[in-house]
Amino acid sequence: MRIINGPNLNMLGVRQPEAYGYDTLADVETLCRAAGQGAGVGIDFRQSDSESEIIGWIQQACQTVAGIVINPAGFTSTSIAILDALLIFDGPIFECHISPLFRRDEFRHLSYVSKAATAKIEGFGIAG
Ligand code: DHK
Repeated sequence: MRIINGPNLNMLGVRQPEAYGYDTLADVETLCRAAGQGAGVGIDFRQSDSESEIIGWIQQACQTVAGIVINPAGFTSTSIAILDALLIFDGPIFECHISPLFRRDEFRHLSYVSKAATAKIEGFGIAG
């Protein structure tokens, strides 16, 4: 399973704790690895602030991984290019957001990624 974290998620723990909590990206990785181990699924955990790098990771996933978990973060509402890359991938795609976007700013409500997602979870903090 390739787990892709988008821009600014490396700043979890210090970044707007009222929205994202005090846990760090390392804590998220620990949870993902434990869940993967429990399910017998290999975990490939990544973060990037670069749209281009994220697109490359999605394209590469087409030949190499069974599924993608993605928190597109700030690219959620802007990146048709990430959506297009996800549309190439034919395995399951899980869109995740730490915060409940539906309760936040109007501009966060639109998700291009949702058009390619198999399932979506938001608002459960890093447990999601
Ligand atoms: C993370 C971000 O960085 C924001 O740009 C999104 C998302 C919300 C989250 O809740 O994980 O709007």
